[in-house]
Amino acid sequence: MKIFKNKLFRIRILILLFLLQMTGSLLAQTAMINVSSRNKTSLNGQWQVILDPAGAGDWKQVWQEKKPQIKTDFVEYSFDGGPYLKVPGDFNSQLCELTYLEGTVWYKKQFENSLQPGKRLFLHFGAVNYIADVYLNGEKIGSHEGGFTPFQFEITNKVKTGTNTIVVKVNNHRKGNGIPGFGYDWFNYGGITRDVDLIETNTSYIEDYFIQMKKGSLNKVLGWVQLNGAQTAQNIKIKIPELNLVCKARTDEKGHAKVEFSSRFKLWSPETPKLYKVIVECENDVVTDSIGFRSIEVKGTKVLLNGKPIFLKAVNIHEENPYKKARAYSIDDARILLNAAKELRCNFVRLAHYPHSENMIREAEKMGLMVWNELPVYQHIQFSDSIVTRKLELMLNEMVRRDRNRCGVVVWSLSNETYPGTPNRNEALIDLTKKCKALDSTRLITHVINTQTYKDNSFNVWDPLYQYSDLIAINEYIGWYIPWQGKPSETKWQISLPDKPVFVSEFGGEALYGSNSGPTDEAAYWTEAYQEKIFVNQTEMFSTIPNLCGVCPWLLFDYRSLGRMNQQYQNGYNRKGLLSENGNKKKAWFIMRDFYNKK
Ligand code: GCB
Repeated sequence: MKIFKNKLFRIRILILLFLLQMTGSLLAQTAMINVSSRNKTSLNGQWQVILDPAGAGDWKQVWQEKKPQIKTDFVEYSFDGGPYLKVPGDFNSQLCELTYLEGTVWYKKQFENSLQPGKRLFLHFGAVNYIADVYLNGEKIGSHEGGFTPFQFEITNKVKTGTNTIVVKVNNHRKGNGIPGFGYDWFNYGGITRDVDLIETNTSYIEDYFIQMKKGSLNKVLGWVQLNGAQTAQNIKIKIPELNLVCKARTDEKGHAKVEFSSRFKLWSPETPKLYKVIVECENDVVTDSIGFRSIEVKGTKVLLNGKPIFLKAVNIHEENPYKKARAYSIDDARILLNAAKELRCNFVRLAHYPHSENMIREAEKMGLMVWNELPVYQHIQFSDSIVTRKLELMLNEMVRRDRNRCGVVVWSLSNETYPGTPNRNEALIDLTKKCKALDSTRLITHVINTQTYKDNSFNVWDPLYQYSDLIAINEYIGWYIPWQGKPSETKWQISLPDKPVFVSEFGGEALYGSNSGPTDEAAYWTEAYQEKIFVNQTEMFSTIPNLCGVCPWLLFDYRSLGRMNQQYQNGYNRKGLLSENGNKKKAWFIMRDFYNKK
């Protein structure tokens, strides 16, 4: 019996090791940063596709692209003769038969290759929602899970001279152990939603760097540079021509170099969003970036930007181009959303509820908008599944790595509306917070909570995660999901940690633009006046919140969400926008703009 048990145990271990090896070798790599400054060839454009709602492509092995060999042969798939989809772009908005697809689309693209000896080649994806299985010339090169962060594969030894074929299986099915999980209040746009590039490097190249102000300092940069593929120590230089600055360092045997330098920087702020041209050089690579310098910290109950208290005049934004009714990804899309935030007089944007494209982050920074960057850890996540905790860590790494040189990013938000009673939630998110701090200790870290109780016009705000957050971030929908229990100006607050700044990360209510008939004191008519009143009450109530450091209405534009099924008023849209999906200003928009004008 004992022998049998041992044998079974050994077989199990062997299977586990095999699986680990399989998945390990097929996982995508975390991407190199600052793709725009690399030697790259874009693979954007038209890709051939096979629509596979039945999920038949796997067993037919469409990536093999078989052709009939003899007269009696036939093959039951082909990319030829089928439609094309634009990359980057979500698939749902491009073909009407894909409007509601949560399933598989196979993408195919060919490229010519003439890689020279001594060079390396990487296939880089800005984002694919949600799972990507990537094949090159009929061989699987790896997979990536997570819809909003970049990944890459090194294909140096896999490409052939001449024509190469990439096939990507894209699947946006919801998964119980996915991040996000099954339920979320936004449109599940699937597809290759961001840029695809081939990046050529030398044998060793600059993979990553961190060039930001030391926490709390106004003139000292403390960072590092990480090389990939360097066999020996190398000299590193960081140059900022405008400041006549050259910082020299030398890498260790792992290709890592610490850098430290001081200067009289013109500090980045919403009023003066100053960015410097920064050149990072090693012996055989150079990348150029636009980097700003600022300090962000919490001191006592205040948020300080460059050492001075600042009120965060924020708005929530989903990554959807309202006019195209599609996933936003381009610089133009970013400008539409961010200009609307500026018009509202914001100095801060909460990019909900997942990492938006790098275009969004970079444009916001250029425009003087501080950014809240969030992981898609949304409501019901299966924290007790150990696969989920591994995915959390991977996503965190991918988000922080991509954006930690953006001074505009001031907050890492690690979760939205999770529940203290969910098994392993507290442990998993506390651990994630520590990991985030280890990756970047210069920014504020927070978790968004909505489990506060509201009774007798009094809020009781408590959650174990607040102890690990720099901000007490609260979502509250008084006036919409929960009726007022007293005068807004007499609201009381009991906050478990009274020494931290408080940020109202969501509040609001729905209105259909132009819906002005029906009793304006009844929610069920979706009138602009009802929504306006919510904003009047909320802005009055804000003065009762101790240590208030900012507010963030939910949200800028009405956006698509299929769970919103009131066909008279919602019609597949969450109507909490201050602007309609056509950009029309609702009455509540003016209340918010006036509130921000006075702040
Ligand atoms: C929330 C969520 C947000 C929803 C919003 C709503 O609390 O964080 O994602 O869309 O409420 O409209 O209900």
